[in-house]
Amino acid sequence: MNERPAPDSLPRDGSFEIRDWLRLELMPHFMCPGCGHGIALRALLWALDELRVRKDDLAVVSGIGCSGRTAAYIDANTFHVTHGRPLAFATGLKLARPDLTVVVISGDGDSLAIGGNHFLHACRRNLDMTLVLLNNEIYGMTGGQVSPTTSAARFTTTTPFGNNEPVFDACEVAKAAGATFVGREATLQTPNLKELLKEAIAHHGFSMVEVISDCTEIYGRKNDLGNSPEMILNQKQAMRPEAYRNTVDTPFRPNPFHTGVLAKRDRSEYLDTYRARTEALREREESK
Ligand SMILES: Cc1ncc(C[n+]2csc(CCOP(=O)(O)OP(=O)(O)O)c2C)c(N)n1
Ligand code: SF4
Ligand SMILES: [Mg+2]
Repeated sequence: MNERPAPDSLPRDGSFEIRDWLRLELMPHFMCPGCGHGIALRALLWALDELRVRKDDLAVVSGIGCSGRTAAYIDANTFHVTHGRPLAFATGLKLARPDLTVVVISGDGDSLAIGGNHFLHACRRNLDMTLVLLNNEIYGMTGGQVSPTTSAARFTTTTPFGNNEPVFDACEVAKAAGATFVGREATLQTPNLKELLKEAIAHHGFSMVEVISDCTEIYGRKNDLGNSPEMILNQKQAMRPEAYRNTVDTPFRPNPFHTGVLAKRDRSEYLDTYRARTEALREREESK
């Protein structure tokens, strides 16, 4: 851990100093200039800082990808695990150490393609942890292959004539699979993203926040989306204030999305149910 004082011991003057949360010895970081994942990382650390989570009580698990790599810079307990498996790893970790705040950072390829099965069951299981899903619509790290969230007609290295597949809506899938907290925010609205992440982390149960991020270097270039500020401003065009349904894919337009808390449900958390069941069984045994 870096030499700076732990955030929970700092005087609270309303300011957030990101350096308190970073492994400065690993700088410079690997991210391309303007990569949305860096903005998302800042929002997450800001949220943890405001929630006054102690570094020793925090475990951040990530998969493989530019998204997953961001976790390495967090000055806390971090685990960079196999591609597609951070939710499975985090599940074991949380069962063994329920006292920890467990946050998973994962990409659209990591959690929705190779890790899709773990994603469904984490939503269904409702173990108390938070998934921060960095959706940049592409496999950034491996050179720009199509992902389940690539917008219609977009160019990637594996869709040289434009993507033919419909988009996988992570929030709708999470809701259908039973996640008890589902939200979405764009990096354009960093303070809103921070607030949403705070609410998700404080939620008792499985929470998922989809972050609309940007791969400026590969996706942006391949699709002529302009420079990084232009890409971020483009997020605005796609934001919908109201819930959307049955939207028609329009070639060369970003996929529309709406933001904020999309689902919040009251359902027994996995470990609470487990404890109640084992306690009831113990009492039954003792009364025999
Ligand atoms: C088992 C396995 N399969 C494939 C890979 C190669 N691989 C590494 S990252 C990645 C995709 C990353 O995409 P995403 O999760 O969207 O993250 P991003 O880089 O876009 O943030 C792939 C296919 C791997 N490391 N391990
Ligand atoms: S390749 Fe894309 S996702 Fe990866 S760091 Fe660069 S801009 Fe970000
Ligand atoms: Mg991606």
